[in-house]
Amino acid sequence: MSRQRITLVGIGNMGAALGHALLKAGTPITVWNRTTDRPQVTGLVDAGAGLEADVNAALAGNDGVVVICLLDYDTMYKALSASAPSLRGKTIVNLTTGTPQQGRDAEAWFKEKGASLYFDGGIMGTPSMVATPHMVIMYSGESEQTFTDKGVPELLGPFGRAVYEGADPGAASMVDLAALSAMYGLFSGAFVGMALLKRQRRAAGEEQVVPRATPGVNKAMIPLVGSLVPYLSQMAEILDEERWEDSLGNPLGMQLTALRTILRACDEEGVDGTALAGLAANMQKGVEERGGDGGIPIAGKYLLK
Ligand SMILES: NC(=O)c1ccc[n+]([C@@H]2O[C@H](COP(=O)([O-])OP(=O)(O)OC[C@H]3O[C@@H](n4cnc5c(N)ncnc54)[C@H](OP(=O)(O)O)[C@@H]3O)[C@@H](O)[C@H]2O)c1
Ligand SMILES: *[C@@H]1O[C@H](CO)[C@@H](O)[C@H](O)[C@H]1NC(C)=O
Ligand SMILES: CC(=O)N[C@H]1CO[C@H](CO)[C@@H](O)[C@@H]1O
Repeated sequence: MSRQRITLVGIGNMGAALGHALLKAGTPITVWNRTTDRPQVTGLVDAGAGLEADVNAALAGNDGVVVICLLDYDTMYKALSASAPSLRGKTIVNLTTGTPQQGRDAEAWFKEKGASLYFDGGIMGTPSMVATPHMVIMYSGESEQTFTDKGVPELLGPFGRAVYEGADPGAASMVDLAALSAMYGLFSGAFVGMALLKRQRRAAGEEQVVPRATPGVNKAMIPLVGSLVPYLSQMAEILDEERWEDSLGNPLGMQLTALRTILRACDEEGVDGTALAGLAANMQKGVEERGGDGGIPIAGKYLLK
């Protein structure tokens, strides 16, 4: 099973890392390149990958499994829409980051071209994490039974731990994007905080600011945020169970006052705090609906349109 040849389409930073992981595990691979002189491509060929210039030949040159990791599809769609006998009977594993709906559409497209199975995946990490114990790849589509019976977890195990998320081809993408959304939310609040730190003054009454955020980030931001991350799980449970009265010891009204103080400080110090304004508005809705004694998770319920 592990000797089965896999076709890998898309040799960017991520595709190259995936390719090396397979070769190291003893899995023969065929790669297709739009650009040949990329060091990622030559590096893989030097490590033993077969190279195909024609996308149809590349898609045909495997024992049934095609792994796709591209940023953009124009070239591939054009090459494939002419004729796609090379896709007949194949198992497609698409690891490109996209929306859940794009994943569902891609499934329909590949099935129409004759592919027999379509799995959509989400890579939960960076290229340097591939093939390390930290790497998790979410998969979705078809059924868990088919996923296991086809040997996908073992075949693609060299990438990292394979987790099956659900039968909807969009399921893996949904989990991936949700995690990334939390990450970007953290960054957006952190940048507001860093801007405030850049407004610190050397002394009261002095206009001169200390334009360095790093010390405050290390001293205050990281310890606070680090200790709060595990609470996300409890907040999710409160959202799921609609236990709006549960404040986790920090009532909504108090937190809204704190957030308004941050926004006021932003105004006073010349910092753009709009990244936090949407959250304040939803917390306000929660206070209007149920008073200030409950918990902050109610702010999350107003996001469901
Ligand atoms: N990097 C990460 O940390 C990370 C983490 C999780 C998921 N991902 C996902 O992995 C996927 C690939 O990311 P990457 O970091 O490997 O990007 P990348 O290094 O920029 O590589 C992109 C690949 O797509 C190819 N490509 C782009 N447009 C194309 C087109 N029109 N026709 C054919 N090939 C085309 C490029 O080929 P050329 O060499 O010919 O330009 C290259 O092989 C993305 O969906 C990304 O979201 C990345
Ligand atoms: C692969 O999945 C992404 C995201 O779901 C989608 O945008 C893309 O069209 C799919 N690729 C192909 C070749 O269908
Ligand atoms: C599509 C494309 O650019 N294919 C190239 C892949 O690499 C081989 C070998 O260098 C070239 O001959 C192809 O033209």
